[in-house]
This record gives sequence, C-alpha cells and structure tokens, in this order.
Amino acid sequence: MKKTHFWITNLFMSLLVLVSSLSSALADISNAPKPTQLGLQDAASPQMERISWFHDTLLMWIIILIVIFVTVLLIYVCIRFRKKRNPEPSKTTHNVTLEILWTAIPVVILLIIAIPSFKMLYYLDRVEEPEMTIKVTGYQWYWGYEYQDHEGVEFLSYMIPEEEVDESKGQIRLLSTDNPVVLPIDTNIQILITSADVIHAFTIPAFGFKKDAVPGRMNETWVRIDKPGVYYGQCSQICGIKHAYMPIEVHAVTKPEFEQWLVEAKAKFALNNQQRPYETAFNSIGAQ
Ligand SMILES: [Cu+2]
Repeated sequence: MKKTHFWITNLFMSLLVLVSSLSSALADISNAPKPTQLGLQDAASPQMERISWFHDTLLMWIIILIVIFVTVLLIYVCIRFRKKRNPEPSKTTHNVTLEILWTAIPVVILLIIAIPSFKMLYYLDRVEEPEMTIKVTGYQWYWGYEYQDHEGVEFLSYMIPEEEVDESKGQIRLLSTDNPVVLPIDTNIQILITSADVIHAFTIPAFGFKKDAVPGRMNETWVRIDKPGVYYGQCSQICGIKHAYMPIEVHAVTKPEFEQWLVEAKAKFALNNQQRPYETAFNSIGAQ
C-alpha cells in the first residue's frame, strides 16, 4: 500500500514538473500558436475581444446546452420506448404542440445568435475614420506592404528559411519574416488587401481578421491593436506549393516608436532596394 502511494506521489510530481517546464517554454511566444493549444489565441484588438466573447461565451454555451439536451433525450427515448417495453408500437404521427415548439425554439435560438452576429459583422467590416492606411499585396509566396500615408515605405516580406531561424533572436520556424510589418498601437488602421497572382488570405488570429486577397479586387478591413508585442499570421487560402511558407509577422509598437521606425524605414527602403534574398526557383516560376 505504502509503495503504491510513493509511486503515485512520484508520478504526480514529475507531471507537475513537465507541465511547468512546458508552460515556461511557451510563455515567450504567447502571440503565436502553441503546440497542443486549444481555443482561440489571446485577443490583441477590440475586434478579437468581441469574436472571442461571441465564440467562447455565447456560441459555446448554446452548443453545450443543445448537446446535453439531445443526449438526455436520446437516452430517455432508448430506454422508455425500447422494444421489450413496447411490444405494440405506438402509431402516433402528429403532435401539433410539439411541432410548433420544435420549429419555434430553434428560430428563437438562431435569432439570439444572429443579432450580435450581424452587429459584429458591421463592426468588423470597416472603420469610419482611419488614422492610417496600409496596403497588403499577396504574391506567390510572400507579402508586399505599402504604407500609403508615408511615401517610400514599401517592402516585401519573406519567410526566414528554416535553416536560418535564430531562436536566440526570438525567431520562430515558419512564422518569422525578414521584414516584419511595424504598426502603432491605439490607432485605427485601415488595411487594404489585394493580390498580384492567385487568391491568398491575409490573417492574423490575435487581431481577429481574415480577408481574402483577390487579384483585381481591393478588399478592406481594419484593426486597432491594444498592446505592444509580436503577432503572427499565415496565408489562409491554399495558393500553391509554398502556401505554408508565406507568414505574416507584425511588430506592434507605441506611437513614438513607430515614428522612429518610419524614419529608419524610409532610409532602409528608400533605394527601393527590393532584393529578394530568399527567392527560390519556385518563387520565380510561380510568379510568372
Ligand atoms: Cu497565399
């Protein structure tokens, strides 16, 4: 008996150590997807806060209650109307009260979902008065960014190849880019999205947007970032062989830091020095 107790304590302690070391290893990449993660990423914008509330609070509770109700009903029906207990099956075909109820109740549930859903759709659609605009262009397989209010600040952003990822600099495999997008916090940012070749999708989970980048069409969304940090996203429309290798990396900084970055960026990108250091044979074939 004593021996079993010892083993259980030991097992429990090692599990605790494992969990705490795992969580500390993951703490520094809080805005990126984590292994074994469940649920949505932490919200970093009012948009994502509303989406998280809508999903985690409203939808999940409705789903849980429906699942419990249907399960209990099924168990009850299986037992109450089993063959042994009902050798003579009932010939009932209509029950007006039940039919009205099972039509009306789902309609009410859908209305409860639809009202906040439509309100949110309009809120997410566009911002009344943007304080700055950034244009995003999808390419096979990288992103181009243009700061429309700041002439000369436009650049391309490539994924850092796996063999060059430097974890000591906080770089993450498949998510870090050579030229991250820098955006100010507490600013209404209009985002225009298009594509130069095939359909891509510009997505950053922590900001709560996902918009298709369609050639010949300008889509629009917006964001207001709550807190400084590094945020990651990926192309979310299967766009070709390197679809998984065109990540989005956003550095959200304070307004003074953003002004400072703009000065540096103007100098850095002034020569329109759009070298494509990571362009491979695949890129040049696909872009044609
Ligand atoms: Cu893509």
